[in-house]
Amino acid sequence: MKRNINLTDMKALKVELTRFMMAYKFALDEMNTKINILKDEFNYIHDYNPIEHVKSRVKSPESILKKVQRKNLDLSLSSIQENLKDIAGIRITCSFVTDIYKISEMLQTQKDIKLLDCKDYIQNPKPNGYRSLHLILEIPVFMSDGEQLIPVEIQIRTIAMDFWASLEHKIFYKYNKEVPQTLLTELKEAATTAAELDIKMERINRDINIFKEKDQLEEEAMLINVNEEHMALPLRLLNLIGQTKKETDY
Ligand code: 0O2
Repeated sequence: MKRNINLTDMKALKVELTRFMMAYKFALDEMNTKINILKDEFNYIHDYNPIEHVKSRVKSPESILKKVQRKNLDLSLSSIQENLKDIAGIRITCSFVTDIYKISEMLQTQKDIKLLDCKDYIQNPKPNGYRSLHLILEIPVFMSDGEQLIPVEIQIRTIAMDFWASLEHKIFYKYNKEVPQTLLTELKEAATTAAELDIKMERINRDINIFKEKDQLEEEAMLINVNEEHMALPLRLLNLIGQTKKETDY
């Protein structure tokens, strides 16, 4: 016989659910702080920012319920905690594919973070063409009743991968019928084009960096450091000294 939940039970359940969800929100806050530190450090020290944007979300109770039903799981908090590792999720969009692995490595090597799972859909794209690096990282959250280890799903991808995934999601959103094979083939081709674009942009970036380094070396050659002060050497003076040196050398 079905029993309606009374108001007191309802209140207690609400408190329990709120505490449950808050732990995931705090885990996201902790992880976002780590990502922001990496971003700032890159900017200050390497004068380059590999992170284009970061988006995070706690899965809504509605989406959690749908996933529990889809996966035929027990509808208890302990079962949800055990089986759903993407309640807290962060998506990091980077400039280049190499940045993805750099960021992944930097997060994984932090000593309070533990890698629970890694799915590399860049090395092994999904059959539809989807590419991204998925990590499940566990992070400690300190609450009034002690420490909890909370999993956070981190999806790291380039702008091109994100462009494809966002549009693919939009195109198929709420379309539950079978998609014609021709369209699926075209979509996969689009994913290949996006992957080629990633390779091309990264190669152009590498080549430009070689020019930039050469420019910088030339600029530094035009400066002398006197008493901790950089002084410019006029090209005319350098030419004159070079000329005189040549004449006296012979
Ligand atoms: P949302 O709202 O984005 O969070 P599981 O997570 O166990 O259900 P699976 O396949 O093992 O399933 O997880 P996986 O492969 O790590 O992918 C989970 C998430 O990756 C998805 O979240 C999407 O965000 C993204 N994703 C995976 N495959 C595709 C794809 O083909 N296209 C697009 N656009 N995104 C994809 P959710 O759970 O779907 O929802």
